[in-house]
Parts: sequence; structure tokens; C-alpha cells
Amino acid sequence: MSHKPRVLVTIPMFAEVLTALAERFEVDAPCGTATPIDWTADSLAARAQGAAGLLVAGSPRIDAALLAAAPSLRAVCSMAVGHNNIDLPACTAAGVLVSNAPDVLTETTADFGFALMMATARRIAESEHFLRAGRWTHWAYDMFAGADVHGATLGVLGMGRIGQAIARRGALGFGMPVIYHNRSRLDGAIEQQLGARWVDKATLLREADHLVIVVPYSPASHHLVAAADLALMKPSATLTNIARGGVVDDAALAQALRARTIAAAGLDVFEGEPSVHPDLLTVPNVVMTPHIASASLRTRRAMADLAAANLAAALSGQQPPTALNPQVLPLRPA
Ligand code: 8YV
Repeated sequence: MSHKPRVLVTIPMFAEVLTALAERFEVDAPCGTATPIDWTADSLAARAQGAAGLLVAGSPRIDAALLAAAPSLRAVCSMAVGHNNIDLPACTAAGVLVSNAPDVLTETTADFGFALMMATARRIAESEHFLRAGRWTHWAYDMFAGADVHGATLGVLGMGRIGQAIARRGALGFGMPVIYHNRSRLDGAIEQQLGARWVDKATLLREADHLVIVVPYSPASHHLVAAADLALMKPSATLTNIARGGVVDDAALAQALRARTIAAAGLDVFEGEPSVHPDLLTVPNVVMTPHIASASLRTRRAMADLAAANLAAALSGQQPPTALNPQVLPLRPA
């Protein structure tokens, strides 16, 4: 009887994806379709014993200690584009293939980033709470008056695939002049197509009416937007973060919002999520969502399918579609 390699699915997963994986693998899916697990380093290492592959998302943390504790691992495939939870050099050193799930989530995530920016600028959440609380009794010319989005300057921090998709929405759909800051400049033809202008970070912060943060998280981008950066922004400006919590100093942001040195913020990601900085919970001018920017069912399914395809390819000696360290191929046998 042929022996199927074991894969551990660390997150709740679509039933159809589990069924497809089961054709090739012995599938260990302790979360089933709906029960998330708060993994600790120890519980994950124990459960990963003997597994050849892991299917993960933006968590849990995959590091050298886990790889040492579970030496059978050969592939770690994530259904997230951001892979700051995975120690890529450690995986590469251990000969473990890592993949992420780019592209399939770009447009859905950009839709959400734009929606969150609009909700922030036009005070949609704040005014809905007001209505639900039964406080709507009269009309006033300045009732929940916010900032215009159309024609305002869109600032994009991090001009990768999602940043470009947001810039396109702003430029083509809303007539927004677009400025951006990124370590590397876009190709001139793409800049022209997006009508986007590269500026240094300080200029971006000073000139943006609506700043959208889409930069990957790494030690280099930790608190890329901190108190001194927030101080450069216009008092009428909004800040939207759909990147990772650690990119913005949440305590400094809460202070800026309370002091109204910026007008409002839209946050889908938080330092230490799912915990949210208590100061953010007490300021009214922030719209907060629980890290759902990629959450349309169609996109989440495409992300899961891509992670499963990476796992299947990696463990059968083929080229995974979106490998981050293809230099480890071919993998050592199970
Ligand atoms: C995911 C994300 O929902 O892809 C990413 O990097 O942040 C989100 O799309 C999350 O990481 C879980 O998959």
C-alpha cells in the first residue's frame, strides 16, 4: 500500500480544499472548516511531528525552532501574500520550500482598501453608530461632514501589486492625483499610466489628503509611520492601513486621532492583533475592521487553492506556482 505524506492544515479550511488535499495526502486538519486554534510554539511543534507539509495563513509563526522540532517538514505553504510570520532564511537553510499566495487577492484587497479609505473620509461607521443609537433627530449642514475623495490627493505608501491597484482606482475612477513612496520607483510607463508621481516619504506624508499604507511588514518597515511621521500630515488628512499592524505605531496614531492632528483613520490591521490598542477603541474618528481586506469568498477560495497547489507541487517534486525560495528545489525525499 502506498504511503501518503502527511500535511498539517493549521487554519480552518474550505471543505472542498481539504477533500482535494486528501487525494494526495494524509490530511491532519485539527481546525476542520470552522474552529481556529491558538497555536503555541509547543503545540504546533508537537502536531507537526511527522508532517511533510504545512498549510498556514498569516499565522502561526514558522521559525528555526519549529523546523528543528519537526525535521520531517519539507514545505510550508501560506494562503497569504504577506509572509512576515515565516522565517524565510531559516526555511531556506533547512531546505524547506516556502510559498505565499500573491496576485489572486490583489483586486479584492484593493477594493477593500479603497472602501475603507472612503468610509474613513466620509465618516460612514461613525454616522451609522449615531443612527443606530437613535440620535438622528435633525438635519444640519455639517452633520458628519467629511472630506471629499474625488479629486483629492491619494498617497500610497508601498507601491507593489496592491498599491498599484489602489492607485488605479483613485486615478481612473475618482480623478485623484496620485503620489507614492516606495523603495524602488515604478517603471516610467507604469507611472504614466497610473498618473503616479514618486516622492520621498516626508513629501508623501505632507501632501497626501488620503494616505493608504500597503507596504509589506519587515524589521525595516516596523513603525515606518510613527509619531514624527504623523506630525507631518495635514490635520484634514486620513490614514488607511491595510498592510500590517506593526507598520504604524498604533499608540502614536491613537494620540494623533485624539488630538485631531489628523482627521481620521481606517484600520484593517493592528499591532498584536487580534488585540487592539485600547486607546484606538476610545477614539471616535477611526474605522476598524478585523483584518478582512482579502475576505471575499471567491478570493479566499482562490488563495486556499493556490496554497494547496503549491503544497501538492512541492511535495511531488514539481515547481510550485508561487515559491518564495525556489532555490531549495528539488526537495529532499520524504
Ligand atoms: C490574509 C493578508 O487574510 O494575504 C495577506 O497577507 O494579510 C490577508 O489577505 C491573512 O494573512 C490570512 O490569510
